[in-house]
Amino acid sequence: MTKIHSSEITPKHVFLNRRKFMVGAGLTMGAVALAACGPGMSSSSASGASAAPVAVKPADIGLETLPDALSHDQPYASAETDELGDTLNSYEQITNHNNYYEFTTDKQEVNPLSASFEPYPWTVEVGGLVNNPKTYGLEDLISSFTQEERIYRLRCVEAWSMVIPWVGFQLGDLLKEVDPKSEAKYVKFTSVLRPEQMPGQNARWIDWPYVEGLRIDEAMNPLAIMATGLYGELLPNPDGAPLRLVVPWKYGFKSAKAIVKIELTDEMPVSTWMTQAPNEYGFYANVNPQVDHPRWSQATERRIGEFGRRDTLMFNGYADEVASLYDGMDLRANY
Ligand SMILES: Nc1nc2c(c(=O)[nH]1)N[C@H]1C(S)=C(S)[C@@H](COP(=O)(O)O)O[C@H]1N2
Ligand SMILES: [Mo]
Repeated sequence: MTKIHSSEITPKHVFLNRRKFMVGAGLTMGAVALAACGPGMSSSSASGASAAPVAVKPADIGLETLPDALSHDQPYASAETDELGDTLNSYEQITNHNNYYEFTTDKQEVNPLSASFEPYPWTVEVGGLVNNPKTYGLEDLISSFTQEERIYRLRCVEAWSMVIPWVGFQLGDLLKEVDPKSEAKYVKFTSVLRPEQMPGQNARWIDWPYVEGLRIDEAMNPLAIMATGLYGELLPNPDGAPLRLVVPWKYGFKSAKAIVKIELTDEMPVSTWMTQAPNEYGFYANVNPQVDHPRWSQATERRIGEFGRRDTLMFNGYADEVASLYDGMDLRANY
């Protein structure tokens, strides 16, 4: 018997109404918490209330239970630091300092502007040069592939960084299942186009939807994941709910949010930022302290929450895992 997927059978308005109800409930609680913050209470607790995660029940995404890695109802991480001893950024920092131009270019405004975005139900079309093209519901991806925590540094090309406890699955596991044809050399990722829910998409200075790409061997590297959550919960809207790419050795813009399509191709995809500023952003975009951006140095970075700057690490500190992907390549020419 074939399994029926909730993303196929649940009428959209049911999901939307349920979600609206939850968002409404969340807002009320937030308002109560804020009202309780009289004079003398710290502003950080007030803004913490606005960052409170919206509790999503497994049923809302069509599952009876969520895998352990995603089932926490309070922000949860298995460690306080990454493997280098760097402290994790807080849930509040990670969800209130965002680049997500579909909403706005103002990092602090992504959170409020994305609050009414509807990430469920969600499907991703995986096709192109593959033997088994398939459209996956989010619930398929969460239940079929191993969901695990990955604590990664995220280094934005703008020279700020964070340490984020993602939850997700290996992109390579998904690619193996669709079975790329031998001609497939690249993977193209397309983010959602939904101007009615994403006010920044009404500004036409970017040719929406957002597009990114990887070489197939980069996509198969075990560090490359599709994130479905962070801090032990389903992915919050400002970070690209319900599904985003995370490629920790590359500048943050490669890690495209709200992915709806993954295509295997024989030609190098032209990414949004390659079109937007070809002399500034190349296809590879590997974190490299020796190759400056035309308008600023990439030698150092500011960790969100820290004063002063710290040195930027080659491949963002993941050289042991990924440097061999680029053996013999001129990383200055292939920026
Ligand atoms: N679709 C989409 N994906 C995107 C972006 C975007 O504007 N749209 N911004 C990128 C940039 S520049 C960075 S630094 C990271 C930021 O991820 P975060 O907000 O979860 O920290 O998302 C990347 N993915
Ligand atoms: Mo970025």
